[in-house]
Parts: sequence; structure tokens; C-alpha cells
Amino acid sequence: MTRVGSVELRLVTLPLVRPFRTSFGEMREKVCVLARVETDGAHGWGECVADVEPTYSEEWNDGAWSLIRDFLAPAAFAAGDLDADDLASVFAFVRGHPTAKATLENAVLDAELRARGRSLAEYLGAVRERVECGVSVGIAPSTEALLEQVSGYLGEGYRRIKLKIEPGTDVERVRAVREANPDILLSVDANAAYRLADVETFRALDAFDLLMVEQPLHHEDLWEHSLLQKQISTDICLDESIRSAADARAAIELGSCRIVNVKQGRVGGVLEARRVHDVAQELGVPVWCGGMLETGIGRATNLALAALPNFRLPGDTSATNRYFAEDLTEPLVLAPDGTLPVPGGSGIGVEPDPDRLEAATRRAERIVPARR
Ligand code: NPQ
Ligand code: MG
Repeated sequence: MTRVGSVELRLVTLPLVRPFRTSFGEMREKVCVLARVETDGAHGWGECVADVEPTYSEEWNDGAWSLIRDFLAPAAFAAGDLDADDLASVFAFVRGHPTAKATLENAVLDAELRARGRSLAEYLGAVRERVECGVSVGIAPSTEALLEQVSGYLGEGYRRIKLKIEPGTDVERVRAVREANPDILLSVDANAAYRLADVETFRALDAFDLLMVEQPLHHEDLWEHSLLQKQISTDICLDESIRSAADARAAIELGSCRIVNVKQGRVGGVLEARRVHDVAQELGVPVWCGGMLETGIGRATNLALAALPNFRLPGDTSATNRYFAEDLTEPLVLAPDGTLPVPGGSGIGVEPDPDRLEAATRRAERIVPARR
């Protein structure tokens, strides 16, 4: 048991090594909220996976900031003695906002584990010391540029290539990458850019032996995904549509997907992410670890999660240099075999460099309990 004594929020920005384009927009820099909590005798870090705008989900950085400042942090202060495990019920009065909740819950769990000298990976039930990594390749300006990026990543050792797709260029781009690389693990991610009426596009993609097609339809839909899955042979993987372990159960039972992308931020933190993992395992469905271009803080958190047994496919747990020239923490470096080590130190096992953190900070605010 411990008490949350303060929450420091920071808005940080890091330039990306190349623009990252998806069907919902283009990013040139990573902008996110970090939380540093102080508990009795320890501190912990949490990274919010929201973006500047509410385009991937309904959450965004400034919204997460006010929610944490005005509702979540005060609720955590008022709860008094607690374990990170208790926060889901402390935060239950706030509907939705899983990524804001995850930020604080992950930070408190990190502090709790640092105080006990235990690693997050061991606490969650990790069964491996290294995880296999894939890479998510943004929508490129041309097919030639895409092929060049893909061969670069394969040369670095990445074990799976995921192509971001959008209507218009999808089949042609996937065909080109598959013809140039007949034997690689290849998947696509639509970020909800299609409708059920586009079934012919997915039938055409069935020809390319894809590992999966990720989130083809609406971000809140399960029913139409179940109808689409019946009409195509490629496995559907859901990302945006899975916001909890209950969603995962519903999606699997409905036949809406045969694979689940687990992002701890999207489902409200690593504790709920472990429950998503467990539900999928019980129902015989493999999961893999998604990514949100996290700084080293979120990236280390993801690596601990990806070490659980039912994470059976390479994740979007790419190395630091996939996204950043310089990170807030020490870089995570891909081994030639396409794996990254699971951090073994206390808590998430990484700490931001104070100078780099300061240089990346655009805004900061310290939240403490109101005096009574
Ligand atoms: C996906 N990630 O699987 C996401 C898309 C994404 C690695 O493809 C801030 C907010 C940054 C939302 C980066 C990858 C994001 C973001 C990527 C979403 O769909
Ligand atoms: Mg996705």
C-alpha cells in the first residue's frame, strides 16, 4: 500500500526521423503527455498515448491533461492508501478515457514496483527475455519509396512488416511489396478507413497471403467486422475497436476478429492489457503488442507486456531509431535477429535523461492534494 502524493504532468515533443502517415493523418513529431507520480518513498512514470488531435481515438493530449488534473489525480489523492490495482475502481466514476487513466495507473504501478525492486515484466508474468519486433510502415509517397523503406527495415532484422493502407493505393502497394518479398510476414493496417461495401478490396488482398488485416472498418464496430470476416480468408485483427477485456471477449465470440492487437494505453493500462491477453488466451486467439510511437517510457512498458506467453506474433515494438534520432531514455537497440530485450530493472526499467527531458518539455504542471 502507498499513497499518491503528487502528479507532475509534462507535454513533450520529439521530432520523428521521417513523417508517419496513416489513413487518418500525417505526423512529423511525437507530442505526448508524461506523468511522474510521487508516492511514499518512490516515483513512477506513465506515458499517455493520445495525440494532439482526437483522430485515432476520441482522446487528445489537452483533454487527457485536464482530465488527469481535474478528475483522476484528485480521485487518486482522495483514495488515500492504495495499490495500483485499486485505481480501476477509483477511476470508474469517469466514463471512457482509457488512455488518460492508463497514464496515471501505469505511473503508480511503476512507483509501486520500483519501491519493491521488482520489474514490470516479472510482475505481469513475462515468460521471455527478448521479444520479436515488427515495424509499421507509413503510407509512402510512391510505391518505389515504399519498397525502399521496406527493404531497409528488413535489412535491420525486423521480423514482420505492416503496411498502412488507404483506399485507392491499397492493392497495388501490397502486391508490389509481396512480389518483392515472397516469404516475409506481411500485414496491413487500415485504421478504420473502409466500409463493408469495400469487401472486394479485401477479397483482392486475400491473394497476398497476409498475416492479418488490421481494423478495416469503423472504430466502434464489431458486428460488421464479423460479417466481413465471414467473406474473406485473411484473419481480421482488431485494434481501435478493442477498449477492454470485455470488448475482446465480445469480438472473439462474435467472430469479428481472429487476432487481437493489444495496446496498453488504448485499454486503460497494463493491468487491463493483461486481462485482454488472458481472455484471448482462454479463447485460443493470439495477441500481439501494438505501438503508438511511444518515447522510451511507453516503449519499455510495451516490451514488458509483449513478454507474456500469448503474445505470439511480432509486435509494433520497434527500436528507438525507427522513430527518433534521440529519445528521452537510453535507446532500445534492435539486435540483428530482430529482437529487443525486455527491460529487467525495477518498474519499467528505464528513466528519462534529465537534460533531454527538460529540452523536450513544452509545458509542465505539478498537481498536489488540495489543502483542507
Ligand atoms: C496503429 N500505430 O496500429 C497505430 C497508429 C498510430 C505503429 O501503426 C499518436 C496517436 C501516435 C495515435 C501513432 C502504429 C500514433 C497514433 C500511430 C496511432 O494503428
Ligand atoms: Mg492499428
